[in-house]
Amino acid sequence: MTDRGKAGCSESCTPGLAGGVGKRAEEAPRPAPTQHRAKPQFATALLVALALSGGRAAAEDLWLLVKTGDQADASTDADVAVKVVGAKGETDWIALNAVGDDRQKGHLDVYHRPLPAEVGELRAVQIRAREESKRPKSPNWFLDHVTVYLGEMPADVRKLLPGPKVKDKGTRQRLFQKFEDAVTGLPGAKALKYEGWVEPGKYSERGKDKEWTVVELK
Ligand SMILES: [Ca+2]
Ligand SMILES: [Ca+2]
Repeated sequence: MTDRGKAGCSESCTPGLAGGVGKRAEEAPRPAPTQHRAKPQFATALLVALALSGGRAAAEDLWLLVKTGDQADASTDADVAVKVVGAKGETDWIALNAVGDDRQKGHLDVYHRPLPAEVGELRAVQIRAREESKRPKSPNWFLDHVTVYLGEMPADVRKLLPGPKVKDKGTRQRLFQKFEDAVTGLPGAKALKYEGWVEPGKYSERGKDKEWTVVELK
C-alpha cells in the first residue's frame, strides 16, 4: 500500500517500523532521575492531561493484528480503515496504514492506535476497503483474520515486538507471530476469523464515501 493518505498514521507512527507499529505520541521519554528540574514540568503536564480528560478514565488503546492470506493475489494496495464496535458505542473509521507495505501476501500487520472513544466490551470490528487509485495493482484482498485487544498491553507481551532495528521482513514476521500468539492468550483478546476475499470499492473522486466495501467480523 502506498503511504498516501496517512490519516491514521501521522506523527503517532514511528518511522522505520515497517509492518506497522504505531507509537503513541504521549509515550515521550520520562525525565531521567537526575533531571530534578524537569519534574515540575512533568507534574504540570500530568495535571493538564487530567484536566483535559475531565477526570474520566483515559480512552483505551487499540491493538489490531491483521493477517493477510497466503493465496495467490491475496495482497492488496487498497486503502483500509477499521471501526471498533463495543457494547457502549463505536469509533469513527480509523485508517490503517503502516510505514512501508502493509497487507502483503501471508503477512501479519500490527497496528497500535489510541482509541478515540470508550466503546465498552468489544462486540465486532468493521473493516472497509477502497481502491487507492484509478488503476489499482492488486485490489482484491484475502483477509484471513483479525486479532483485537483493547487496553494497555502488558509489558512482557509488548516487549516481544521487534524494534525498528530489525529490518529483515522474515524475522519481523516471525516476531510478529510470537507477539500474536502471546496476545491471543490475554484475557479479553479476540481472534476474529474472516477467511474470505474483500473486493474493495471502486476508486472514485466523487461520492467517495459511497464507494467503500465494508465487512464485519465478530
Ligand atoms: Ca490482490
Ligand atoms: Ca503503508
